[in-house]
Amino acid sequence: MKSIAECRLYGIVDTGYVERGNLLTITSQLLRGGVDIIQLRAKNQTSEEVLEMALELAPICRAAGIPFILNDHPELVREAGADGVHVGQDDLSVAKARHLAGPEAIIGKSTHSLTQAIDAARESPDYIGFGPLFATPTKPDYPPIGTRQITTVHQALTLPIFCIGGIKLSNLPAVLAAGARRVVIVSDLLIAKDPAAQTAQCRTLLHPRGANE
Ligand code: TZP
Ligand code: MG
Repeated sequence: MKSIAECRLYGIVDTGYVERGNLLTITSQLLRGGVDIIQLRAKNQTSEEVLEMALELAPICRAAGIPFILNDHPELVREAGADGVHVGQDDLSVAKARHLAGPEAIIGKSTHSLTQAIDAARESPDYIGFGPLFATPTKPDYPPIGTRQITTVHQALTLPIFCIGGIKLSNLPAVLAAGARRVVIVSDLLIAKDPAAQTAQCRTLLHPRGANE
């Protein structure tokens, strides 16, 4: 399986955008386009529903050699065949998530400011999310933090940082120029006319020197 260090393009399959019946298709499209890591984000669904969806998606991610991460639900990671869990600022600690998900699990944590990023790094997650950079309907209640602190956060921390929030193919060059190395893109991939092609174009910008870097 690809290591987090190798991952540049993080796709989230968010049930706010994808109907239940399309989950497998859209996830396959993101994989075909060359996404490096996938998260299932199913807010407002029961644990049973999350497990059922995860059991569908985990095998195709595994077959593609791509880490499959659950948003929340660390206790489901092993049963779902997932590779890790992503926790928010208001969720349980990285240590607790690791304890529940297992010692091999990848643990990611959301951060919404430079201070939170520095604090989160002390908990030793495997990666952090940093944003939202721009206003986004996917996470409407969070004030955007802009791109000015991207360079600083990369100077301050050594762990992988995935910039997130309002990032699209169209603004990805500017986000990269501002110092981002890794990004999460949600709606721009999911609502694209051709999600595989959109993913592939984003991938090319993030892995400019070849398919396997
Ligand atoms: N956390 C910070 S912004 C965000 C999350 C889950 C949503 C990003 O979605 P989009 O559609 O790429 O703006
Ligand atoms: Mg959460």
